[in-house]
Amino acid sequence: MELDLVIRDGEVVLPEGPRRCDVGVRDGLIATIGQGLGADHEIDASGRLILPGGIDSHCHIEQESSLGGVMTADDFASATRSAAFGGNTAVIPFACQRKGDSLTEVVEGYRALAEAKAHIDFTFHLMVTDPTEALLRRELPDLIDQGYRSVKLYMAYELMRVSDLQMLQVMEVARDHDALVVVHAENWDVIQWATARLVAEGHTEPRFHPSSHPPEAELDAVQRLTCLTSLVDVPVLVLHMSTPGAVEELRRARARGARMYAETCPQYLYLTARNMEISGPEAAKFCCSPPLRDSATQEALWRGIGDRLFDVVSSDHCPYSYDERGKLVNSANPTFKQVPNGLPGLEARLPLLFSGGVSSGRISLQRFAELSATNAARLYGLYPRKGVIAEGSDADLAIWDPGQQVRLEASRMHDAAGYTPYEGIEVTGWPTTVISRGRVIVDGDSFDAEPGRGELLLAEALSLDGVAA
Ligand code: DUC
Ligand code: ZN
Ligand code: ZN
Repeated sequence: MELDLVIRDGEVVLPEGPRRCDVGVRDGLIATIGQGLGADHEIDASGRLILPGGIDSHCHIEQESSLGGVMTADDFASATRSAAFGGNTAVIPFACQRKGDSLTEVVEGYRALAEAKAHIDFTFHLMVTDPTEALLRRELPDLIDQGYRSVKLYMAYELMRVSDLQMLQVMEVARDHDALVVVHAENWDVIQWATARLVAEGHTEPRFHPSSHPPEAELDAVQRLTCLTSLVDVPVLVLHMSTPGAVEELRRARARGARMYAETCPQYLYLTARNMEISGPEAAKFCCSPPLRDSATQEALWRGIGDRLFDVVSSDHCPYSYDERGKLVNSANPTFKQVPNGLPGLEARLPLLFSGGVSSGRISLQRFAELSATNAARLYGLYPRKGVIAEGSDADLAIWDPGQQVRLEASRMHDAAGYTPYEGIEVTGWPTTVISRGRVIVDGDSFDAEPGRGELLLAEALSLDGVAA
C-alpha cells in the first residue's frame, strides 16, 4: 500500500493497550497499523509513545468574561497554536450566547472567527443563557441537528445562569435531539452570601476568592442537577468538578443509573488556595471558578481519576491579560469580585496529566488516552474520526518522549496569557511531535500550520458506549 507517512517503531497506544509497531498514514487518515511499513516520509519513533492527539473539550476562546466587560487573552490563532504545542489536535470552545442574542447568529460568528484563524480542528458547545420559546422550539433543535451536539448551561453568574425550569426545558430538547448537556454547577445564592460576608469583613483582595465559593456551592448544585436528571433522562456532564463531596454525589447518582459524566481540570490537581496567599493583584492570576481548594481535595480527585469516576480532564483554558507589573489590564487593583475568572492551561494540560498520572504510576497509558482524547471524542460525537488510533480515523497523533523532563515556564508557552499558574513545576513526559490529519504541525520548537487550516467538526450522533457512566 502506498503511504504518505510512516511513524516507525513507536509504542502505539491503541484502545486495547500499547503495542510496539508502525502507523501508516495516507490522505490524512490512519491507513494501516502494523510492522515493517515504509514510505518516503518516515519518522523514527523508537523509544517514544504514539498517542491520539489530545482533544481539549473545555476552553474559552475569544469570549467575554462571565462577569462581563473583559475579553479572554487568546484568539483562535494563539489558542490553537498553544494547544498544538501541548499535544492537542482538536479543541471544543464555546459559542457563548449573551441574553438577547440569537444563538444561530452567535454560532455563525464564532464559526467565522475559528474558520479564519484556527490551526487545528474545532467544534463548539452551544452555550445557552437565554432559552426563549423561539430558541427552544427552533434554534436549538436546528443547531443540534446540524451537528453541534453539546449544550452548555450555567447554574451561577448573573449574566449566564438559567433557572431550574429553563434547565429542564433545555434538557428535554437535548434528549429529543441527541445532545449532551454540560453544566457549570455552583449554587449562585451560596456564592453571593459568602461574598457579602467577606466584603462586610473587608476581605476583598483576590486571595479571598476561594472563600467566596465554598465547596457547599458545588455540592448543592450537583445534588440539584442529579435530581433534575432523574426527571429528564438525558446525558449530562458536570464540568470542572473540584470537591470530594460533589464527586461522591455523582458516584451515587451513577450507581442509581443516571447518565452523568464528570470532568476535572489540572488546576484542581496541581494548585491549591495556598498558591493565592499573596497580597495584591498577583493572586488574581489564580482566580477560577470553582476555585482552588486544598491538598486533601487534590488526593480525592486523583483517586477519582484512577478509579474511573472522571471521564475527561480538560483545561478550562480562559486566561485574561495582565500587564508587566502583574496588574489586570483594564483594572489596576481589582477586588476578587471584579477579577474575571479563568487560567491558562491548553498547553500544560496534557504534560501535567501525563506526569502526575502516567509517570507517577497512578494511571495506565490507555487511561491517559481515554481521559485526554477518546472519551471527549465519544461524548461530543467525534468518535471514531477523532480520539483514537485506528484504521480509518483521522491521523491526529502526538509523539511523546515519556522521559523528557520539562520545567513549566511562561516563556515556553505559546498562548497570549503571558503567565502560567504552573510556573516552576517539573513534569516528566512531553509531546515532541504533533500530527494533524497527517501533517506534522509541531516538531520540537518548530510549527507548520497556517491559520484557517483547522476544520469545523460536526457530529452525526453521540457515541457514549465505552465511556464510564
Ligand atoms: N470558570 C468558568 O466557569 N469559566 C471560565 C473560567 C473559570 O474559571
Ligand atoms: Zn465553568
Ligand atoms: Zn469554563
